[in-house]
Amino acid sequence: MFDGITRKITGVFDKISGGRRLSESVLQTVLRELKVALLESDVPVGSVDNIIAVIGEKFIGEKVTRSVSAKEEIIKITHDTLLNILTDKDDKDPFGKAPSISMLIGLQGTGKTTTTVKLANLLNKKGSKVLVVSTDIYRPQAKEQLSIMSDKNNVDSVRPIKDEAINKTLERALAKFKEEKFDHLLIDTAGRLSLDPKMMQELKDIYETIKPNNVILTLNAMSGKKTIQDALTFHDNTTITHAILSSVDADSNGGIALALRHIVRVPLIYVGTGEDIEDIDKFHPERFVKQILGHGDVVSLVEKIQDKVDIEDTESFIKKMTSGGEFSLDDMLSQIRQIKKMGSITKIASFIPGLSKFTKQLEGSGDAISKQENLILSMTKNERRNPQIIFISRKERIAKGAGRSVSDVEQLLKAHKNMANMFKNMPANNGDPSDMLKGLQGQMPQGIDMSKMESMVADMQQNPSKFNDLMSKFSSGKKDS
Ligand SMILES: Nc1nc2c(ncn2[C@@H]2O[C@H](COP(=O)(O)OP(=O)(O)OP(=O)(O)O)[C@@H](O)[C@H]2O)c(=O)[nH]1
Ligand SMILES: [Mg+2]
Repeated sequence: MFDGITRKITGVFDKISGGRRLSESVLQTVLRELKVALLESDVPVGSVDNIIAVIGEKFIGEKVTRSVSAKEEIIKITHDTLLNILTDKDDKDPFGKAPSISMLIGLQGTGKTTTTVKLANLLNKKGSKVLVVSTDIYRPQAKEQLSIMSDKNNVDSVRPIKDEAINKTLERALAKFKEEKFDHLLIDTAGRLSLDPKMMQELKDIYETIKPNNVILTLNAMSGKKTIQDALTFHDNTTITHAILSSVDADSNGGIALALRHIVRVPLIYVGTGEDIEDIDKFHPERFVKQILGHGDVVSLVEKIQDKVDIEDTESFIKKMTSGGEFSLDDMLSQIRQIKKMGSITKIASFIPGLSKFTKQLEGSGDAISKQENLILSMTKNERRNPQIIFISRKERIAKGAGRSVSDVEQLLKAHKNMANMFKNMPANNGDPSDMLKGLQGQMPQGIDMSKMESMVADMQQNPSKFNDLMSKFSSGKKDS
């Protein structure tokens, strides 16, 4: 996510050499390129000028005391400047206190309905009791869209009644909310193609009737600079308290995240990362800034993995592998399933800017994984434990059962053998890490920088404990909130 802005900004700093000094002309070039990168990422010009001026002044001011390289210094200054824009100590979690009532507003198709259900599902999972209601009386089936999506995801919703006036729907919603002691009420409102006075009046009326705690504006990251102007108009008419940016999964520029805070002065609280119910992430300013400066949104990735991976399973697997256990086809199957649970491989890769460049190559890996799963599933228990007994007639049967060819079975067995070798050669089993790397060959998607892997392995050769530390950290890592 936020690939556009990440690609543009990281590129600017890549060009600076590692020396302590930055000549005036190089500094001006860097600032100019940073300016272009921000403008191309949909940050409005006023905001960009201000950001560039602050960075330039700070850099020149801190010149005398510089103890790190000029490149590190300017990245740090940019980091602090952007983070300062994005954070405010007075920001409040809209769902920090119960009961709460929130209205979701925004232009047509910005993701209000989808986001309403995604949010309700997220809050439900954290143990809150959430009710949703639609007041969209304009688009046919709009109210049904919300209730169908809610039912599908076990979210409580106010039943739609055809042609009911908005006021009546709100009355029913409030009564249910109070009687059944819900924690949060989310009101999905109607969108419009453009900002017309009638729409604004309707939102004001709902606001006056309900007096919500939060007015959450949903914006689409793909709409470009115009989004900020729309947000300002909404803000002038109904006081927005928070914003949610949907569709950051598409190759959106993401500069809007910065501009929202800088110009509209509302905090961005969540981002929509896809069409599925789970595709919503808390917006963390610190991680966003680290990512766009080229550090990768690793923390988000790790959280996503920890959320999905069965920690106990992983722990016992690691224990088996680090105590010389044989890597069976059953182990391979459960690893495949863990990967599948984490979501598509391309989605995982999209969290890592360096990897997101290779999503095309990675797309094929998802299919390959499902193919491997089907092949293992068409083997007998005995075959999974003892792959050496799989001769040609068994290969034919397995291939047929999975609707694949014999050469697919052979490829799977080869991949399994490579992986088994890799585990056998782990430092924890007194193996040689460079043999371990050989086990990975052919498993890695094309385009992954093998020389980086090699230097990591060389490092582990010097310090075998590093690998074990990494594995045990990963397996014991619990979510911090
Ligand atoms: N890729 C992607 N698609 C999204 C995201 N959020 C919503 N969508 C899709 O965008 C489309 C519009 O979403 P809705 O939730 O219906 O938008 P809305 O604001 O309620 O639309 P109106 O009620 O017509 O104003 C749907 O097809 C959603 O699946 C997101 O974060 N990423
Ligand atoms: Mg809608």
